[in-house]
Order: sequence, then C-alpha cells, then structure tokens
Amino acid sequence: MQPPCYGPVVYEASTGCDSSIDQDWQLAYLGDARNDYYKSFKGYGSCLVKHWENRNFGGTQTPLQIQDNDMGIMNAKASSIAWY
Ligand SMILES: [Ca+2]
Repeated sequence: MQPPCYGPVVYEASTGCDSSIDQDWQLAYLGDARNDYYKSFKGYGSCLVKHWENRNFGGTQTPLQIQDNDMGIMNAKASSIAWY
C-alpha cells in the first residue's frame, strides 16, 4: 500500500542539464510516494530523462526522452531516474 500522492511532483536540482549527452543528475530511488506510481512526465532545464524499472538503475530502462504523456511499459513502474 502506497501513501497517497496528490498532483505532479517536480524534482529540482541546483542547475539544469548541460548540452552534452552525459549524465548530469540521478536519483537511485524515487521514494515511497512516487515509486511505481506515475504514468507521464516532462523534463525541464534542457534535460533528457531516462527511467528504470527498479531501484539503483536496474531492470527495464527507457530511452532518453524529453517528455512522455504515456510511459507505456513503464507506466506506474519507474523506480529510478536520471537526467542527461
Ligand atoms: Ca519499479
């Protein structure tokens, strides 16, 4: 059972992403309230976003995306995330 989660969440870093395709930020676990929860996302700060099915960047992963209004096989499954 997950705690309730209301509306969108924004993960904020001290700077946006740079112009090279390397990893700028990462989060090994989305947290109990966001784990296996959301079905869409949008990247900000010039960041491309990758999601993983499991914590610590394990399992199925998505390609780099700016946003996705329907995460398909990753709907309500993402557990870790990185920004490029
Ligand atoms: Ca998961």
